[in-house]
Amino acid sequence: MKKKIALIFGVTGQDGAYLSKFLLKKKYKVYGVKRRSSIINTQRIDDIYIDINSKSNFILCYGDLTDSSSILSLIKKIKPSEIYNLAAQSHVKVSFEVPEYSADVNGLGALRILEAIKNLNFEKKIRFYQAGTSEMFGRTKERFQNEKTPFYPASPYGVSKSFAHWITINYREAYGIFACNGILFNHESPIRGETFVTKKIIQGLMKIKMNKQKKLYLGNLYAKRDWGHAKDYVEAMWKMLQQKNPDDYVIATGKTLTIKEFVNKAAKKIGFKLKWVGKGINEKAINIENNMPIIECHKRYLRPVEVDYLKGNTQKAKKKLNWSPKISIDDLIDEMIQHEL
Ligand code: NAP
Ligand code: G4F
Repeated sequence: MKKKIALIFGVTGQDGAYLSKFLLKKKYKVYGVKRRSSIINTQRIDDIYIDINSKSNFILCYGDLTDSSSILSLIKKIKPSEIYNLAAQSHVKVSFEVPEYSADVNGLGALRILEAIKNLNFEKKIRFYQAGTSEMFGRTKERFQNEKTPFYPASPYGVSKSFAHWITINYREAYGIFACNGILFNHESPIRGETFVTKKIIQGLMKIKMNKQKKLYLGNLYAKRDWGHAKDYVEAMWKMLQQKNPDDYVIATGKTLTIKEFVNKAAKKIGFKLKWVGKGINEKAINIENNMPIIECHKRYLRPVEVDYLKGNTQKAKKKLNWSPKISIDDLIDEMIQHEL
C-alpha cells in the first residue's frame, strides 16, 4: 500500500508535536512546516527529528501561513494525502493586542491553504483538517455546546477561527474538498505553552514549592473550562480524516472546572494547603503553612471580555468516530507535575 503523507502546519506547537508522533507510529511520512524564528524552537519535536541525511519519515520545512507562495510551493512539491492546519496565533488574550495579525494567520491562513489545494487541482487528492476551537462558542448561553450551537466568539482569536471554520465548509461545499473542522475544547499537556493557564499554574506552584518563585499572578479565577489531554485530541483529528465523508466534530470531555478549582486540585497534589481570602481582583490564596500569600490576581491577566463557560457535548464524535477521551483531568495534572519535577 502507498505510504500516506501528512503535511502539518504548526508542527512546533503542542498539538503539532503530539500529532507528528501519532502519525509516525501509524507509519506516515510526516512533513512539518515551521516558520523562521531567531532562536531554535523545535524542542517539542527534537526527539523525533533525526538528521538531514537519514532516511527519516519526519521532515521539517520552512513556511508561513501569512505567505501564500510558501504554502503553494510546499503543497505542490510534497503532494500530501492529508493536511493538518494547526498553525495559529493561538493565545486569546494576545489576540486583543495583535488583532490584525491574529486574523491574518488564523483566518486568512486557512483560506490560503484551501486556495492552494483548489488551484493545484488537488481537491480530490488531499484531505484537510482545520483546527477549530470552542472559543467560537464564546459567550453562548447554552450549557452544553455541540456542532449545532451557534457561534458567539468573544475575541479577535475566536472571530478569526470562526472565519476559518466557515471558509472550510464553503470550500467543502463549493469545490468538493474533503475538509473537516474539529471544534476542540481546551486541551493541555506537559508541553503546553507556558502562558496558558494550566501550565502557568502548575509551573508556578512547583517553583514556589522549590523556593524558586514567591508568588503566582493570575486573572479571572471563575471562568469555567472543559480541559482534556492533547494526546487524546490529536487522535480525534486523524479519525476525522479517515471517515467516508467530511464533517465537523466537537471534541471535549463534557466536564468543566473553574480556574480556581484547577488551582485547588493542583495545589493539593503538590502538597500545599491553601486558604482563599478577599474578593474580585483582591482575592488571594494564602499558604497555611507559613501564612504567606502565594497566589494573587492582577488586572494584566484579565481580558477585555471573557468567555465564562465552556462544556462540550461529544455525542457525535462518540457515535461517528468512536472517539472518547481516555485521560482524566487528575491524570493530566499528575503528568504535568511529574514533568516539572
Ligand atoms: P500552539 O502550541 O500555540 O502552536 C501553534 C503553532 O502555530 C506553532 O507551531 C506556531 O509556530 C505556529 N504558527 C504560529 N503562527 C504561524 C504562522 N504565521 N505560520 C506558520 N506557523 C505559525 O497551539 P496548540 O495548542 O498546539 O494548538 C494547535 C491549533 O489548535 C491552533 O490552531 C489552536 O488555535 C487550535 N486549538 C487549540 C486548542 C488548545 O486547547 N490547545 C483548542 C482548540 C483549538 P511557533 O512555534 O513558531 O510559534
Ligand atoms: O489557558 P487560557 O489562556 O486558554 P483559553 O483562553 O481558554 O484558550 C485556549 O483554549 C482555546 C479552546 O477553548 C483554544 F482555542 C486557544 O487556542 C487556547 O489554547 O485561559 C483559560 C482561562 C481563561 O478564562 C482566562 O481568562 O483561564 C483564565 N485565566 C486566569 N488567569 C488565565 C489566567 N489565562 C491565562 N492565559 N493566564 C492567566 O494568568
